[in-house]
Amino acid sequence: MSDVDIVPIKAEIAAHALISREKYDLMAAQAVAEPEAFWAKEAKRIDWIKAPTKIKNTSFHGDVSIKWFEDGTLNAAANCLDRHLAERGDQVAIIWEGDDPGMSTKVTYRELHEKVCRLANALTAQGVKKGDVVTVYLPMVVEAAVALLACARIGAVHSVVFGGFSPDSLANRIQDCNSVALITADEGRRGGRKVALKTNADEALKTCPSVKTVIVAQLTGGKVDMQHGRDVWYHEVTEAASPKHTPVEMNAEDPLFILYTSGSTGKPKGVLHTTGGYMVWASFTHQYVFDYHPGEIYWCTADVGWVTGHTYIVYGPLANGATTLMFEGVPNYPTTSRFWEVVDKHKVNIFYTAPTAIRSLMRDGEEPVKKTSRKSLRILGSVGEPINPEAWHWYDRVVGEHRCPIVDTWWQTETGGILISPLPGATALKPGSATLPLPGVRPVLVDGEGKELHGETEGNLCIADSWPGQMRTVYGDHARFVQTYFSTFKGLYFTGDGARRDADGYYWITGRVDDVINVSGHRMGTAEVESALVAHEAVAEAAVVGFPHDIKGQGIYAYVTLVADVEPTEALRKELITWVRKEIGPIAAPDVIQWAPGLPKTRSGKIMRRILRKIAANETDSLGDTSTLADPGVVTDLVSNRAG
Ligand code: 6R9
Repeated sequence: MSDVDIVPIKAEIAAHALISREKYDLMAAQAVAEPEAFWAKEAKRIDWIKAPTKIKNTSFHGDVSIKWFEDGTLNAAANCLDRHLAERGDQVAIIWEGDDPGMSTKVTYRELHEKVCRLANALTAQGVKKGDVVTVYLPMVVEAAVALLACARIGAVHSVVFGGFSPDSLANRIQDCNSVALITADEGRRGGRKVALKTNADEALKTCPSVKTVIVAQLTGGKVDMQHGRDVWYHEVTEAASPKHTPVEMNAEDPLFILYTSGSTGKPKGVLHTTGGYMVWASFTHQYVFDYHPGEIYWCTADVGWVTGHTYIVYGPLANGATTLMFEGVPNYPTTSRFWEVVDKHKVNIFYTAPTAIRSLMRDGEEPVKKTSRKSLRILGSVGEPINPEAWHWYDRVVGEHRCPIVDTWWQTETGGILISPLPGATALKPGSATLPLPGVRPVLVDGEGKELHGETEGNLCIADSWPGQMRTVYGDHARFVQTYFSTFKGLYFTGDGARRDADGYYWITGRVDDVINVSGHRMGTAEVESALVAHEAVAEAAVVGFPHDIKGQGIYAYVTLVADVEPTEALRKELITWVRKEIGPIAAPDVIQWAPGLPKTRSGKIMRRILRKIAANETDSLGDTSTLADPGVVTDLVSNRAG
């Protein structure tokens, strides 16, 4: 990767772009020098019921307290709906494209408003109140966006659980936040197959007494069990409800949603976002990073079960009055031209996807892309993991035909929205680099001791000061919030990522420096996979690491020590993979299982993952110092019996 590989700003884009390099420089300087004035002005992009007078009140020290716009009041759903009705009530808000290419629908702002009001009233009728948590376990259907906005409208806190998670994972995420209601569907559709959501939900709810109401959307008509007194049909309760609803006035710092994400230790954390700062950040970043102009068709291919779906399918685009496309399917069904056929069908202007999707489509060559027009495309985006330069160039040349800038957007569930990214009219691109921080974002690189590194350097990526979209706490466990993000390097938010900064001040994210694996852009904690494995009766001990994977970015490599007298067989290997799929979900299934009679441990019993990562990556000639191991012989065995 050489720094001379620079792709200049495209003149046609710059001519109409919202932000030029000069404007970016001015904004970035002001946001740091006078954050109060800068964010007071940007806050005006949101309709407040009571405008905030206190703008920023944040500290990364001690108990860590983050408040933005704290005396303002608003409603997030009203910002996504009501305020657009006068000007664009008949404009399409959501284009829904089904898994089956024959199925699509369009929902205008007025229709979406009505759907949300009906569900808001139905939730209220079911006894759901402001401050209650509602879990959403839905596929990529319009009802998912409606569910989020209906919760926001009544002041309930939504917690979306990705439809690919197992009953156990769903149950854990319900129990942690004691949600009172669940919104789900009979079945989901993906890649021509059906996903048994209600059956999974029933299984999960056996251990979730807090859930009093289950609202079930009928999507496939598949047979499901409805439990009397608990389960109601979505279509019945919304048809019975009034289409009018007054949004509940929320404080800027009232919770908007919880989203569970994997960390390096323990169970997934409930990342908590609040209302005012998140909405400002979602709107600000969506408008500027995608250079969104009114009337454009915008498509983010993420699932609403991840943060990207929250901020860049629902809240950001709808706050900005955009037309947002929701896609139920997968990139390779029915064929690998699907993405580009959808682009042509709906004349998509802005397309935002993940490197893993690009890499998997690259395998099928250029033909499935080239047979489509794609001439509506103007801007391409990437998110979820570092994009390797080969994939970047393919995306640029084959998909964008060198016309479309690629915004490589770096951010996290915790950050609420994009923090480091090019702006189409302002930033010359370097393939593989997320380039520069957005205005108001202050990245710093520090060494292992927390000493700030200046100039061209590489280190741990931290952020020095708060931005409005930042998470506020770990739901129900503020101590864990402080411990996870603010204790490694005092006074700084630690991202868990490593990064390099080049001579132009551009950031190159190098990947996680903690025990988190990024599989196809999805975060997986090694500890979670390990605890699923050891829960199997045949497993005594397990250690899980990531390894380089051509398509997924990283794959999951598990070292498994069996209990005495259990024979390592091919059947058992398959059984363990199936077991993890069932315990957590398909995304957690190990790609490789290596039988390990012993694991490399220090004398104090700590597993030396550094060595396990090297073996998994087949870099066995650079294992480094093994002299602190309790039994160095273990390593010799693991190297000679390397799997895969
Ligand atoms: C939005 C999202 C966050 C982790 C993050 C980093 C990786 C995301 C990236 C990227 C390099 C990018 N990541 N975007 N790495 N370049 N453009 O993905 O949130 O699921 O919480 O994952 O993903 O490692 O720390 P989340």
